[in-house]
Amino acid sequence: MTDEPMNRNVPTSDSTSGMDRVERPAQKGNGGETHQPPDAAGPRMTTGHGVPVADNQNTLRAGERGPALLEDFHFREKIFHFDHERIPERVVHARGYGAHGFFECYESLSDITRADPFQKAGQRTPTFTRFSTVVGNKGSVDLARDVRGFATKFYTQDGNWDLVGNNIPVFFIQDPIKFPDLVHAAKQEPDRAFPQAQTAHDNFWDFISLMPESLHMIMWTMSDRAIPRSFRFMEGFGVHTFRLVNAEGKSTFCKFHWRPKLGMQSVLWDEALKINGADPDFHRRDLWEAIEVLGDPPEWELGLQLFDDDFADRFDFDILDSTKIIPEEEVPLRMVGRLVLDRMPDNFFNETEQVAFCTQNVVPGIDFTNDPLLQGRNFSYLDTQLKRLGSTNFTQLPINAPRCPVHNFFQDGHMQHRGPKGRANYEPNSWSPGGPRADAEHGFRSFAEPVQGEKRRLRAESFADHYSQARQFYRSQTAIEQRHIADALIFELGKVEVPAIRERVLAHLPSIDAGLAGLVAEGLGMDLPEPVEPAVQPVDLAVSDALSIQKKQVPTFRGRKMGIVVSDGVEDAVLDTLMSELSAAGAVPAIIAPRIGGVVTRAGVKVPAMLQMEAAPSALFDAVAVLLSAEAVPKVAALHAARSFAADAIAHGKFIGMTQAASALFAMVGVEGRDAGMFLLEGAGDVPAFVSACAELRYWPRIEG
Ligand code: HDD
Repeated sequence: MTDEPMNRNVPTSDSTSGMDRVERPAQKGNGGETHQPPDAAGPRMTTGHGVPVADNQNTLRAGERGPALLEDFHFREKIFHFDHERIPERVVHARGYGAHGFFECYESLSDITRADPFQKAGQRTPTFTRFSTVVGNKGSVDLARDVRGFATKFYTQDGNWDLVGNNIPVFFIQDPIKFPDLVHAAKQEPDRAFPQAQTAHDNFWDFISLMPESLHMIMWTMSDRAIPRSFRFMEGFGVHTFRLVNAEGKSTFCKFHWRPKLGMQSVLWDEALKINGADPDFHRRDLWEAIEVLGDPPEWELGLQLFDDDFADRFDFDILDSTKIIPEEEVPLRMVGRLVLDRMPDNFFNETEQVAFCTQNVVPGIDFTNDPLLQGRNFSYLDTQLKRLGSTNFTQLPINAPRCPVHNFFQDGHMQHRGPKGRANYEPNSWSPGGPRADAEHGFRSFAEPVQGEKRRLRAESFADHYSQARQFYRSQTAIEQRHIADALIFELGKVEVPAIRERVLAHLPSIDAGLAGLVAEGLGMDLPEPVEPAVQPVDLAVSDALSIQKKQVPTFRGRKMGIVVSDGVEDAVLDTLMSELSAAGAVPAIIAPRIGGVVTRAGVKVPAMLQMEAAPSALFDAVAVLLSAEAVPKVAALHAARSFAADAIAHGKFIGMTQAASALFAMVGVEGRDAGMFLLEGAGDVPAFVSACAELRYWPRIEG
């Protein structure tokens, strides 16, 4: 990796200068010639040891048709390197996508913490963020129903701080000793090696049915939070309670929240299923396009929930319990800065795959609490990086290396290239120079929390209420969101083969909400079993609007995508106005045509297509426009893809702009007339109202009554 960001596919000036630049002559016609594009000049190819390569297309052979020679060191080294290209994928969060950016602090928080990123208004700290799904393997689909990882590495002047969070503020388990069981249960079943990237199977629900502490998290994973529209539209959470510590050693409890500037948005389950087929890289592509193609870097604000021991003592739940939130209504968020993701990695493997997050990476001014899950994670992440990256020196890879001076007496080990210089490699020593020394003043000091107790394996009584916040979450949702939770449970449990497992899950639901239990039982066609007797009776907590996606929706179409189906004869004024209105709204058009070559407008202008009809189901877009001319309708409507496009746009509650002629296409899928989510676009003047309506994102009355 170079320090300078490189323009993709454009050689650096260095690599194209002088001796390095070679013209490749086409090889003689012996059957092994290559057809290099005319501008294929580039830097000279070498072996890993720097030896110039003369032929990269033919192995060394004895005679034209003779056997290969072992002496061909270029061939052997090339294959050897290729054979070792894979490293173990992450045991969880294997599928991910990342971007570089920066965190900008709004105001000094030096009264609360001495952590470097929070010292000065306007101060910028470089970052790298990786988003991920949890359950699926590296090659799985983006729109699995799953938790999303949201991990950010801050390259501070006092070392790296990793905030390794999720898009859900609670977790399944209270004790880290259960993590391997949770993950085993969620991933493919071991005998059959399926299902991939989904929790809709017996093992997962068997485990959950026996683990009531997971039920709050289950409400979140069955909600629309688990099928986000893209990374750009998700919240993020540090989950645990941390400590912020100021220069005087005073500690304040803190929970970290990321808030997307564009608001939250999710897809429907039916859309998720279709997107996974049509574009398994939907979330990756979205982030790539936002940064690389549109130059519209996504942003999040960092909000802190700050509280003291008094609040911790009087709060209804234990602040060390990761299965609980602190409602924003009780401790409001203080917005302290913004995260901007503005640069994609130069190389996915080097950066996104090799980035090694560790919850143990904190900097002076940030400290842990006794949350047992956090304490367990602090062991697991360091250990897993050794397994994945193969050396304790993984901190020297450019993506993991701190951007501040590093001095210590660590030495040797695989791939070391930073061992101490000189004679001193231990401490104390009497050499001069004698190497680095600890700094009691500025160095990391743990908060001096008094600790005592019996050495035992037990769960605190204060962790015992597993249902009240699950109920609070469910009751804080809109009716539509509640219906989606019920539908998700029906879908997932519908895939569970063993009736006793379904029954055991059902038996927990009345303690969350009787209505939910009834809906799920009815959807499954099962009787409600005898409810489980909770260890602690749930209480009714105040509804929290901050828990609902819909109640917090930001009314904007900015950063969203409209699929525009065009045909020959499309009206220029309508298409041009639509394009300019979308651009003014900060939204993105995708022109879809029956053939990728494009169409010719009424005025005779050739419009190239961005997508061909068959590759562009309407599930891929936030809203659609169907601008068919009367002459083109019969031909386009004959395409199955066009009819599915229309039918799904209706079924998914999309805002639809359409020509009068396009009514014939909708009529073919059983839709006569137009509801209030469908806009007639016959002239330029019809366009603005349609584009502003799209800020509502979905026309719910059509699909939810
Ligand atoms: Fe974890 C990866 C988030 C509990 C053990 N975890 C991992 C990643 C995220 C989280 C975002 C991917 C980081 C990346 O992009 O590389 N994990 C969480 C959250 C948790 C949580 C928010 C609960 C609050 N995790 C958790 C526990 C354990 C682990 C309780 C073990 C005791 N997690 C790991 C790991 C991983 C990991 C095995 C696998 C790959 C990696 O670390 O780098 O160490």
